[in-house]
Amino acid sequence: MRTEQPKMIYLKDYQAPEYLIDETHLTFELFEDHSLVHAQLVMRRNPARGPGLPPLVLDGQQLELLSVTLADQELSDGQYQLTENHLTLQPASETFTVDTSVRIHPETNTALEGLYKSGTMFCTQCEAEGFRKITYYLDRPDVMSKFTTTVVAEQHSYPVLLSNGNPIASGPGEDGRHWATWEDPFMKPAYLFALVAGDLWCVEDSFTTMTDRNVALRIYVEPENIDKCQHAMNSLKKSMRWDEEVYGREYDLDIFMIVAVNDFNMGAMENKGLNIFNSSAVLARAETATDAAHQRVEAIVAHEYFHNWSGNRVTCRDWFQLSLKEGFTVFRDSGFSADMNSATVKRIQDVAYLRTHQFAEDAGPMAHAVRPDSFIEISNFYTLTVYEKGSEVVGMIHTLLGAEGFRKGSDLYFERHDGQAVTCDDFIKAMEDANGVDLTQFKRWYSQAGTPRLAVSESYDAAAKTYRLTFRQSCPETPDKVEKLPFVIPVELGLLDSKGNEIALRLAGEASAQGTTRVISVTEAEQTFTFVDIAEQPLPSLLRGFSAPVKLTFPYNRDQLMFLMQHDSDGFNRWDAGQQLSVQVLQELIGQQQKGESLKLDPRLVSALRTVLSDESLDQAMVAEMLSLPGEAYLTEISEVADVDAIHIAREFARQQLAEGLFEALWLRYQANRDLSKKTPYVAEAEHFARRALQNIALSYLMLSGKPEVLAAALEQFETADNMTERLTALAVLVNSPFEEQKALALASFAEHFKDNPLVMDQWFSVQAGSTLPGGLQRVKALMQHPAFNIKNPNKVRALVGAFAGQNLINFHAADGSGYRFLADLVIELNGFNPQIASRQLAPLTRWRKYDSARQALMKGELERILASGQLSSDVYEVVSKSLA
Ligand code: B3K
Ligand code: ZN
Repeated sequence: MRTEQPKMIYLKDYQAPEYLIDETHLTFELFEDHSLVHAQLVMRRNPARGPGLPPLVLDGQQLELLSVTLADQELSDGQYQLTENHLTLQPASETFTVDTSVRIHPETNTALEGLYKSGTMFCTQCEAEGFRKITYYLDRPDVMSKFTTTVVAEQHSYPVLLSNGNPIASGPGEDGRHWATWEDPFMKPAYLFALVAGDLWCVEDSFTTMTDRNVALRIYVEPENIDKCQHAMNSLKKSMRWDEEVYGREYDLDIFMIVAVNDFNMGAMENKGLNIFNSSAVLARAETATDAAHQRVEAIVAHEYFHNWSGNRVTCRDWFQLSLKEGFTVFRDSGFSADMNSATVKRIQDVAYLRTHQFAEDAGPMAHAVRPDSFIEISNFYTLTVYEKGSEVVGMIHTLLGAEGFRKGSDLYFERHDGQAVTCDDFIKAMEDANGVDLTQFKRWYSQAGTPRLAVSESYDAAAKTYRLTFRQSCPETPDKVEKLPFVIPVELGLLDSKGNEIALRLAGEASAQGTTRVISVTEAEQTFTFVDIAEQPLPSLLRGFSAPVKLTFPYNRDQLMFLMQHDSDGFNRWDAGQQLSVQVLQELIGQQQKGESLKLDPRLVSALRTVLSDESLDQAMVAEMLSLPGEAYLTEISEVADVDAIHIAREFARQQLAEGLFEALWLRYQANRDLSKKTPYVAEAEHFARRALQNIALSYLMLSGKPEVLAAALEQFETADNMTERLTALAVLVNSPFEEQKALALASFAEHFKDNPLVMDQWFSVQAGSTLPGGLQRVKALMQHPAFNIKNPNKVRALVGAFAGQNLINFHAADGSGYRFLADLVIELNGFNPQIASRQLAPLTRWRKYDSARQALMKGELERILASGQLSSDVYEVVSKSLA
C-alpha cells in the first residue's frame, strides 16, 4: 500500500548503478507464521560511476530488519538509515560485503508479489520489482549477480525445495526440517529469482540439445494435476527444438523446471531455469481444457522458454526497455505457433486481438510508446502496446530485412550482448550492423505512441498503362503530446486483374517486374508509387499479412471486397476483405437502428459467406474465422462515439439473418464434423482444432434458429462430448438460448461434475458472465456468492468480473450505470489486497471517452469515486488519475 506520494519516473533520468553485486547468497527459513531471509551480498563500487564512495541505497519494502552487517561489522541503529522503501549504508571501501536478516510474511501476502503462498505451497513472483519485498537489494535489472540459494523448510509439508540453476546439495535438518541448496551459474538480475517449496509431484522427461547435452525437464504440479502435464511437456520439447532450428539458440543449464501454481497475477514467469506458471497456462487435457486453452499453453510454454535467451541471457537495462524482451519474445512465440499450427489462422487471431484491444489502448488515456518515457508504476506497463505492438515492430524489422537478414541481426544481438543488460537501441544497432542498413527513422515506432492511419488512393491511366497508389500517413495525438513524425511503414501489396490473377509488379524506373507481391516502404507523410505495364484497371490487395500495425483505408466497394475474399492470393487479406465487408454491412445496420428504421441486411454478406462455407478446399479453421463477425469491442473501437445498444442489436440481427440464410450449409458442416468428432479420439493438433472450430461456430449460429433438432444436437454434444472444446461450446450456446430448463440442467450438471477442478469452474463462470441476455449483472453478483468463487484468486476474478466487464458490453454498459458501479466497488476492494489485479480490472472504465455523454458522466463519476476512496495503490492511482486527466 502506498503512503509516499506516487512519483513519476523518467527514462531520461536513467543512471547506471553506483554499486554492483557480484555474488548473492540467500538462505530462506520458511515457517507457517513468518519466514526469515538471510542475504549476503558481495559488492563493489561500479567502476563506470567513477571514484568516490556515495551512500549505498538498497531497495526494500515491507521487510522487518533484524540485523545488518557491513564489511563484517554489525551496524547499530545510528549507523544506517531505514525508510519505508530503502535501507541506506555508508561503505568505507570499494569492495565489501553486506549481510542482512529480515522477517517477512508470505502467509499473509495477498498481492502475490515477492514470496507468497498459493494454497499450501510457497512460491515467488519478482518481476518487475518484487524482489525488494524479499530482501534488501539493488532491485533493478542492470544489477546482475551470481545467486546461490538455500531453502530450509519442514520436510513433511514441503518435500520439494526449488530455486534457480542446478541443485548442489541437500540434507536433513533439525525438528523435522530439511534443506536444499541451488546454484545458478549465470549472472542474472533479481527479477529472475525464484523459489518454490511444496508438496509437489513432477512429470519428468529429457531433451538432447543440438550439441548433444542432456537436459532434464520437469513439470511440478499438485498431485491431483499430474495427469494434465503431457501437453505442456510436448510443447516444451517442441519449443526447445524450434529455438535451435530457427534462432540457433541452445538451452544452457542441465535442468529446466516448470511449476504450476493456482494463484498467479498473470500467465507465467521466465525465472532462470525455474519457470513459474499460472496453472491455467500449464494444465491441459482433452476432458478439461478447450482447444484454445491447449494452444494458449503451447504458446506460453514457448514464450517463457524463449525468454531464456531473449530476456535472461540478454536482459533489459531498465524497465523502459521492457519491450526489448517482451516484444521480441512475443514475436518469437508467434513464429513458433505459426509453425506448429496454421500460420494464416494464427496471424488472423493475433491481428483481430491487436486491432480490438491494443488499438483501443493506443487511443485511450494510458496510451504510451512501445518504449515509454515515463511511468509511475511499472506493473501498469505490461501492456498490449509493449507486448503485442512491440512484437509487430520486431515483425516489421523482419519484413524489411527478410528472414535471413533478421537472423543475422539476432545472431549478432545475442553474441554481442550475452550476459548484458541492454536497450532497444542496442537491439536495433545489431540489426543495422548485421545488415548494413540505417533504421534511424524506423526507431520512431519505439518512441511515438498512437496507431498510425494510412489512407490510400489510386489512379489508373489506361493510355499510359500506369497505376498510381498514393499513401498519406498521420498519427493521432496521444496524452504524451509528442509531436508525430512520419513512420517507416512497410506495406506488402499485390495487384489483381479482373480475373483475379496476380499482376507482375514493376515500379517506374525499374528494369523489370519483381514478382507479384512485394514490400514497399512508406516513409513520408505523403508518397506515391507508380506501377508500369499495367494493362487494365487493377484491384489492389494492400497490407498483406498485416505488414504494419496501422489503420489502412482504401475506398473499396462491397463487390470489390467480395472479389478479394475469393481471389486474393494472400490468405490473411482474404479474411480481412471479409471483415471489411462485414464492418460496412454492420455499420449500415447500426445507422438504420439509430434512425429507427427497420433493419435490412445486405444480402451480399450472406452470399459471400455461403461461398466460403461451401468451399471444401479451404482450411476449416479459416472458414471458421471468416464466419466470425467483427466483435462488439472492435465495432466500439472503430466508432467515433460507440452506441452500445445499436452495436449489439445490429450485430445480433446480422447473426440471426446469417443463421437463417445459411442454415442448410451450416447444418451440413456441423453434422459432418460432429460425426467425425464422435469417431475420432481427441487430438490437440491444428487439423483437429480446425474441424472443431468450424463445428462449434456452426452450432452457435444454428442455435439462433431455435429449431428443436438444433437444441437436440446441442444437448447431445453437451452430454456425450469426450472433450471440453465441444462440451463448453454446447454449454455456451445453451446458456445464451431461451431454453431455460435445459440451460439450468446443463449448468448444474457441469458444476456438479467439475466442482473440484478450479480451472474448469473458471470456464463455467466465464460462460455465464459472458451471456448477453438481460440480467447479466445480477447473474454475476449471484455467482460471486458461489462456493467456487474466491475474490483472492486472480483467475476467478478474471473469469467472472473480467469476462463480464470486458466481453459482455451490453450488460456492463447498462444505461443506469449499475455495471460501472459494480466494477468500481470491486476495484476499490481489490486495491486493498492485490493492486495489480485491481489496476487491470479497471481498464474498461478508462475508455469512458468512447461513449455517449450520459455514460461518460457515469463512468467518470465512478473513476472519481475510486480516486476519492483513499489509500490507493500506485497501480490504481496511476490508471485512475491518467484516465481523468
Ligand atoms: N515476464 C513476465 C511478466 C511479469 C509481469 C510482472 N507484473 C511474463 C512474460 O511476459 O513472460
Ligand atoms: Zn514475456
